[in-house]
Amino acid sequence: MKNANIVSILRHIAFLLEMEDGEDNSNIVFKIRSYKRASDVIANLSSNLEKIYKEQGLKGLMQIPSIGKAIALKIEEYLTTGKIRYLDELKSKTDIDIDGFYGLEGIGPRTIKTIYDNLGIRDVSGLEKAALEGKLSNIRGFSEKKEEMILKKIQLFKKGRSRYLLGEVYPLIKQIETRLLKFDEVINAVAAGSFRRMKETVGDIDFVVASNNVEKVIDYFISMPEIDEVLGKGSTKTFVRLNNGMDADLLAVPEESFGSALQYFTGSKEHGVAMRRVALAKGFHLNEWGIFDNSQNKIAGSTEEEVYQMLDLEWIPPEMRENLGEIELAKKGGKGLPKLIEYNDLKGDLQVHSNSTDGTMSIEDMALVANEKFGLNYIAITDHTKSLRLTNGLDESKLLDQANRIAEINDRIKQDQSNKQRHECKQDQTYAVASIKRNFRILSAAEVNIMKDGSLDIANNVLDKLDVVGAAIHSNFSQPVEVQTDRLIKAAQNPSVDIIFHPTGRRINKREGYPVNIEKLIEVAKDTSTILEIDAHYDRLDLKDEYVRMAIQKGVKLVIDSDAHHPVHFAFLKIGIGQARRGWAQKVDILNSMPVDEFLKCL
Ligand code: DGT
Ligand code: CA
Ligand code: CA
Ligand code: ZN
Repeated sequence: MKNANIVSILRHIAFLLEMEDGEDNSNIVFKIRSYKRASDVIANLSSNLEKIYKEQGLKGLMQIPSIGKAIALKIEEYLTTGKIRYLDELKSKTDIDIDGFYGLEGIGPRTIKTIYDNLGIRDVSGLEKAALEGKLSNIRGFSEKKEEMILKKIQLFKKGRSRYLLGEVYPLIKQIETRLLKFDEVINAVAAGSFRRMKETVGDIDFVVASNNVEKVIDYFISMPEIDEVLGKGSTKTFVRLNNGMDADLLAVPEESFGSALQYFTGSKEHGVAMRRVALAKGFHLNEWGIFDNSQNKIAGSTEEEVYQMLDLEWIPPEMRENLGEIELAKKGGKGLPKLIEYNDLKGDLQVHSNSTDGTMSIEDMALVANEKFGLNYIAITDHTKSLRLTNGLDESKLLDQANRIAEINDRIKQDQSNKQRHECKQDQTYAVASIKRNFRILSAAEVNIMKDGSLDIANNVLDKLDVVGAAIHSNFSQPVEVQTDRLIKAAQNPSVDIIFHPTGRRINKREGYPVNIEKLIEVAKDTSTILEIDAHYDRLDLKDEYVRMAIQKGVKLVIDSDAHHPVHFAFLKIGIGQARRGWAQKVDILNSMPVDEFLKCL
């Protein structure tokens, strides 16, 4: 039995419950949330639920985080009978093709229900047709804009369905890679393809392994708990489906061909094609088994460095391998490649949320995790501001109070070191503060909301009392490009604003973001010394790679922020650095690679 089936069943239940939930019933809201949370946890689980159940029974299921008794019982029912009566019951109450709508991000169950109630539409293609024919806008409460939005979402859904967000699959893939590396028969193993290039979405994953016993490696691989189904198996290659539904290729080669195989399977295809052309021009032949000379002698292939060197090229970082001019730069005697920012180069994080608004943890706890687990030296607490009512945004006086509180915490961080032991048993905020290193600093800040007309919802004299100010658009997405760009420009020109957060507002595979004239924004950012953000949250990655490149070519400075609403979100920074590297960013381009004092001087 596959985890993926159970994930999908739990999500269906949540979806159906949401559809039913006409009035605001907090009991159902709670129930929906638990189903969603459980399905997310299972989707990222490294072990097979059926195996857990066989070995440890119901108790084993309940030990998995976010799985309580009610859900564990449903999983048990599914594992033993192959179905869940509760789901069938919910399904029997509706005529709507739930399976088809499932996963269509941005069009909620309630909207679908309303459309069904009014027009009798029960599937996605019916919905698309009705939207194209302009029928949706006749429904009460549905504008033409909403209709257009629905159509766009359907089209995005159809396009993006088969690609996974890098940050979503990153932990799972690293886990498989690590396990492969630990296997005795494995000499080397790397997760290659678009994953290694840190592309924002990944189609499938390509593992390259060096081994003297290829058969054993393949057998080991297909026995892993993350593997759901073996789709194909040859003598050097195998092709499987993972628990999360994603496909994975594994190629096992002898050590002497590892470098060339890795080079080949890292791609991109365009980079690979261009590399082969370079080889041919030198009278060589390059393929996944190595570089061969005229008489078919193998002259390179055991390492990637060797492959590039034999072609008189510098080794090119995977994130740059898109055939966008990198090979030209890498040629010996040429201009040389940029020295990309490294994965451990960030010293601070300038967009962090606390439980003062929609974050989940206190300022102290966020600071402790940032410092202890992620090695950062500073964070800016950028809670939302008052016009974002959904998040309980802070008004002027609350913002100033919070800034004072941050100053106090900073003082305590400096003093409290000697008290660490004393607080050890108290897992509270005194302990948190006492455990933070003395040189750590929390910056007072805000994520100020940019209003429809480009003004800010907090007065400048208040903003000027904060260490850092980021501004962002959170509403009125569907205005023409000139209006939207002007809003951003006005914010950038505001002397109190240091950073524009997630400049284009996109959510990958979910929404395209508001229209922005990015060239113009970059120009204004340059003129006003406004910093642009790479929001590292894996579904934003905003700025995206090509805009990163555009910005740094114009000399605009950037920061890479996690946008953490929970301490584990600091892990997103790595994905953001990957995006920056795809945009050819160097350390000097990324201001939060600087120590805090130097950073503050740049503002
Ligand atoms: P994806 O999976 O769609 O996110 O993108 P990739 O880049 O991982 O592409 P994939 O999985 O189809 O193939 C992995 C790598 O193998 C690709 O980056 C380059 C290499 N490759 C695949 N097909 C070809 C081909 O037809 N010609 C060349 N030169 N290389 C190829
Ligand atoms: Ca791939
Ligand atoms: Ca592949
Ligand atoms: Zn937030």
